[in-house]
Amino acid sequence: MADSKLQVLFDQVVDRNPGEAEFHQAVREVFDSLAPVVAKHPEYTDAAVLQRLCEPERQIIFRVPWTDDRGDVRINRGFRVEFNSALGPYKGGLRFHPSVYLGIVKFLGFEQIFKNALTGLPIGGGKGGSDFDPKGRSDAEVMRFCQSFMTELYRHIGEYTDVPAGDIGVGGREIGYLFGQYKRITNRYESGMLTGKGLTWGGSQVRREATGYGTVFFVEQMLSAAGDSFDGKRVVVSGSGNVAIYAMEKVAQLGGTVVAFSDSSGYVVEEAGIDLATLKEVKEVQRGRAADYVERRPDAAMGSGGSIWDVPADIALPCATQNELDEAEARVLVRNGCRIVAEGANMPTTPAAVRVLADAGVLFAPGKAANAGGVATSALEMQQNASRDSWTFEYTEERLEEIMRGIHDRCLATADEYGLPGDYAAGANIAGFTHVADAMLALGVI
Ligand code: NDP
Ligand code: 2IT
Repeated sequence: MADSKLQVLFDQVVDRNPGEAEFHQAVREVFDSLAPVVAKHPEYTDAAVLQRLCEPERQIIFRVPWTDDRGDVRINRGFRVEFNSALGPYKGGLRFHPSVYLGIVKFLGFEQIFKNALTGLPIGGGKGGSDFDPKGRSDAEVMRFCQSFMTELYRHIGEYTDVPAGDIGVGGREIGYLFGQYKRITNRYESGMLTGKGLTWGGSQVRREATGYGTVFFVEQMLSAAGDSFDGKRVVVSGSGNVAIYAMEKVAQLGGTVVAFSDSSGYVVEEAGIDLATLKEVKEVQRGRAADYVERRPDAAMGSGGSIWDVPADIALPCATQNELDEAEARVLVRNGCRIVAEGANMPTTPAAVRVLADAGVLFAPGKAANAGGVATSALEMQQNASRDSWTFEYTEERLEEIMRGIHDRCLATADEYGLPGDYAAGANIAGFTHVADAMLALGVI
């Protein structure tokens, strides 16, 4: 790290949070952008804003016992890290994946603070989840797990306190079971305590599509700033979950062609364009694997060897998980002529890969800006719940597009202000940080 004071603070974070590599990585990425900010604003240092930002306001870890379909008792670990509430109630998703541990939840919660600040909406940062693996579990097992998870979590959350939503492994089905259990325990139809709800029970139009659509709206702005458009572009999208599917849908609507997607079993290439109706059927209805898509599409094939980043593309959208695009893969993207990488997922590009892209002049949109459309639309869902209203698809999508345009312009303007034109990552980190830091100063030492 170039700045020695920031290096000392970063070392303290590592010492205080041993073994949490992803959290360290997320903190470093933000600190790497902040040297000119702390130089210009000594008041942040005087009030220990950075140290306070890196220490979650509250961390909850709990046992989640449940019974599987054979009658065997299973134990998982549940987490909710309430990171920062300077701007509003803690807000962020829940992730159910076997890799979840405190370091993952803290990296996601830390990122969420700045992302949520960038939206300009009144939401603080938090994240939660469990090492539960929903893959291969029956609906009844998932329901019992969600009910047990909420039986502990309910006492910590609420419309004005902490508002969870989905993330990896948590979609409409899980949100339904979680909402149902909260309603049952509290005897309150408190719609605004959870977002990503179904359209007939308090959910918002466009929330399901929002993260993927928002990422593509952000890229559309990047293209437009460079005098270009999606028309005729080849696009590669990793993952095939909520974010990936709706990113692919919006790319197709804007005239691009998505030629590859993936899941944890491998990647699929279809030169004429991935067929979304088939992919949705395989992923959203059957909960199937990449090979099930290939089986139904004669012109599609599983990629052999390497990774999805070997597929030549003008635009790459990593939409699966953290650290899924490394230095060597970034070099391949560059060699194949890729011009834009935008993160639909959280922290999918390793720091070394980000450097490769920057050195090659590839435009890079960090997740905390590019994928903020999901949480922004969650905040729109909260607005609708608070006013007992529900908006049309068209109106909500317009709001999302306007929010993404605002974030794009704020990133660029902030990068310009600090003499780093075109550096979206620095712009996002600095704009998100100053927004939350100013609120923290106003609220005193708490
Ligand atoms: P989903 O569970 O719907 O989909 C995740 C996709 O990524 C699946 O295709 C999955 O494959 C793949 N994947 C997950 N983990 C791994 C892994 N360890 N290795 C390889 N592939 C993996 O999740 P989302 O689409 O909701 O989330 C994707 C990313 O977007 C995450 O980083 C999340 O934090 C981020 N995000 C999500 C938002 C949302 O609103 N949902 C908002 C902003 C960011 P498989 O099924 O084989 O596991
Ligand atoms: O990473 C994210 O921004 C999300 N998973 C969505 C959070 C939310 O509260 O909608």
